[in-house]
Amino acid sequence: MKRIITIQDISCVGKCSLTVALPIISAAGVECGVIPTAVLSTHTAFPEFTFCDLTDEIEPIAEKFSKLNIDFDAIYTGYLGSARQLALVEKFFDDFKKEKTVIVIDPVMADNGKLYHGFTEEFAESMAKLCGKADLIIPNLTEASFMLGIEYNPDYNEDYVRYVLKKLTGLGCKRAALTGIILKDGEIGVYYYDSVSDTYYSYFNELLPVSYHGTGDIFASATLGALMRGLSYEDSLSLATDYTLECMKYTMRDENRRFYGVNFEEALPFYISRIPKLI
Ligand code: PXL
Repeated sequence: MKRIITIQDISCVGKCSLTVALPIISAAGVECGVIPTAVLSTHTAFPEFTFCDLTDEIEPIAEKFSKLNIDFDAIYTGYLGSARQLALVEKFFDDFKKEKTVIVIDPVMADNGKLYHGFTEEFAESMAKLCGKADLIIPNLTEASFMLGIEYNPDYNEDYVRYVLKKLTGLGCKRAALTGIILKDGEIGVYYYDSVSDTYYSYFNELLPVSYHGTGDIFASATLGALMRGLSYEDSLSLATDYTLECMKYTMRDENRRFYGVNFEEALPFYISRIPKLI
């Protein structure tokens, strides 16, 4: 069985980061270790929240892992909150990256042209540097723009998407996938560039007239789970696209839905059905 480690916060309520990554990656049949970087009462889109910083725990945890020879098939980072955390994560990559280890970074920090609460342009620059170490990064177009220091352009076309993807892999990462890409009416999906093979891939599905918080975390976790179970990068991204759509459809149908997260749990059987069987 594959073992991965994911480094991101735990928000007690408001389905995102670790409360999404753990169940989805486990459902894929992959052991999911965690390094919680902070504990929040809810994610930061709520009007008020507590924040307990756990940055000081990262190094001692990593040292114990090293001492006990614990290793990982993948290291997956999501929401990270400070330049110091980025530096510690970079060291973690250097210490734990083996030939088999896949590094996946979801540079969570922005959407719809705006940085999330608490993030700065300097943070985006540091995140861009960290992304240089990844096998795959999964930003949306806003995050990509902040990391590249270019203006967010919501009126993009396919050439522009390809240009941004090449610039992203220019940061040093092998592969980049842009999420939330819309090139045709009624369709949304992912556009991917593999700089190793110099190939592009895109996959689209239905665009719903809603948007929910936490879908980026669901997408990245579902991609990683699939990848660890032997699907190609392309097939993993396509499955993550389909699964995220299913999650949103379940949420839309739920008359008791909350504003703070999608019903990803109800769509897990769909996700699992697309994961290759072990035997
Ligand atoms: O969904 C990304 C995310 C993760 N963790 C925290 C957040 C957010 C987005 O706002 O606030 C704490």
